[in-house]
Amino acid sequence: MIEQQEDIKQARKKRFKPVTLFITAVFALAAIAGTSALIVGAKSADSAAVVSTVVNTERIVVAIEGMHCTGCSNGIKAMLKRTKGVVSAEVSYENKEASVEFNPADVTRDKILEVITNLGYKASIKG
Ligand SMILES: [Cu+2]
Repeated sequence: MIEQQEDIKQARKKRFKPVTLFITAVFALAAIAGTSALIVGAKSADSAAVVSTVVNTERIVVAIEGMHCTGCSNGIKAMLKRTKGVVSAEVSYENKEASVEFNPADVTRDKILEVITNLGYKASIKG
């Protein structure tokens, strides 16, 4: 009788062992998945930081000679805005200058001056 009960216990232990292994495996996988989710999360945070660095822009003020009316300043403004790397441009006929915000990764100060001189004006960096 006692021996039989021992046998049943043994049998139960054997039967439950694979289940225990299975549960352990599931927990292990969940732990790995959790870790990868953390890694992926950290990676996206890193790329977000990279993106914000890349978008860092510079601003220059360009002195322009040769504008005769607001049509001139509007034309320069339109051409600057069409230039790759220029984020924003304001051109003042009254102040004889342009304020240009640009992404230095895509356009240089010299290129910005060139865009203005190609339209027939004299351009130089004021600040
Ligand atoms: Cu004009």
